[in-house]
Amino acid sequence: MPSYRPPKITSSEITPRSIYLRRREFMTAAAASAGLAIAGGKSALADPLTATKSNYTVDEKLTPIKDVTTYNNFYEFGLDKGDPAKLSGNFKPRPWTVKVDGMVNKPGTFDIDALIKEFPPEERVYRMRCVEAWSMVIPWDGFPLSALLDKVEPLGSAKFVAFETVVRPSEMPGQSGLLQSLDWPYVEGLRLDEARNPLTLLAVGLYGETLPNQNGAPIRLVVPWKYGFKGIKSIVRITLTDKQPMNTWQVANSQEYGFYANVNPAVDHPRWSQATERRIGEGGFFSANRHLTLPFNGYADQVASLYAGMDLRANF
Ligand SMILES: Nc1nc2c(c(=O)[nH]1)N[C@H]1C(S)=C(S)[C@@H](COP(=O)(O)O)O[C@H]1N2
Ligand SMILES: [Mo]
Repeated sequence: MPSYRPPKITSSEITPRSIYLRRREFMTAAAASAGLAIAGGKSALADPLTATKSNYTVDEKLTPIKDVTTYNNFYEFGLDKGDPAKLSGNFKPRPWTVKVDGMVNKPGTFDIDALIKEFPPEERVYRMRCVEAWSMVIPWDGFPLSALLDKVEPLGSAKFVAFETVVRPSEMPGQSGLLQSLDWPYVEGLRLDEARNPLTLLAVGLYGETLPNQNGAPIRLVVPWKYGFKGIKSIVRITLTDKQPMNTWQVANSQEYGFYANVNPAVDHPRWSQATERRIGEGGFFSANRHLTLPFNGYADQVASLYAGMDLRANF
């Protein structure tokens, strides 16, 4: 009899979702039966999420999960891209509630797992572009922000949505001591129509797994036509308001970072070009390997109309 070799499982970038979910179940079961401790707080082995496939999916090679979970900006855990994966092990993303208040009819404080039950996650593969000129393609699991906004019923006078990250210096080493960098809490804002755009996602998972700490557990914003810094992580509060909110990077340096932060290859950052990007996981820092950055990160058909008549150089 010919000897049978099971096919090698190659990197997740070419693995369809159904396979990586099964592989995850296998790995979890294998770890359990081998008596291996599944490291507490290490969300790399979190429960699989049951998410349905969505139409909001770009057909591009996925960034390997290893890169998605080890190359992060999350200053609450330090300034280096490797810090969040290394230093977020003590962060406790559950139990967790999100307070939604301000100019709404029905303010409330919502348990994250109750929200996930009410709004079952969809899988959406989004192209992501950081202001630092690198990019990834990430399969997020989440629900539209508009679903939560509908629940609280914004008043007609509400024009903006403000967001806040948790402040927890005992679990977030970047919020105190030597690593302390920005003013906390990290804050963000969107115009209400941007917040209600169907692309705007509250992500609770990625690659079919509960969101890892370093990616913004347990719930973070994903706005794929804007630079990555708009994707505020570990959200504890969402406030409807009639005043344009500041965001953390604008507070830190308003010459370099604005409110809109729409991906725009025609408007350079004061210190570097935004015309091209380096796709993380593909290697190659050199120009031949760079991708062209697209207006609104390739989502112009869905969102350009939001900015009709606006000067996008002045409103950067
Ligand atoms: N609370 C918080 N949210 C944050 C940041 C941060 O430092 N703190 N960094 C932002 C930046 S600059 C980027 S590029 C994205 C990165 O998200 P990812 O690590 O999931 O790819 O998170 C954004 N959200
Ligand atoms: Mo970023």
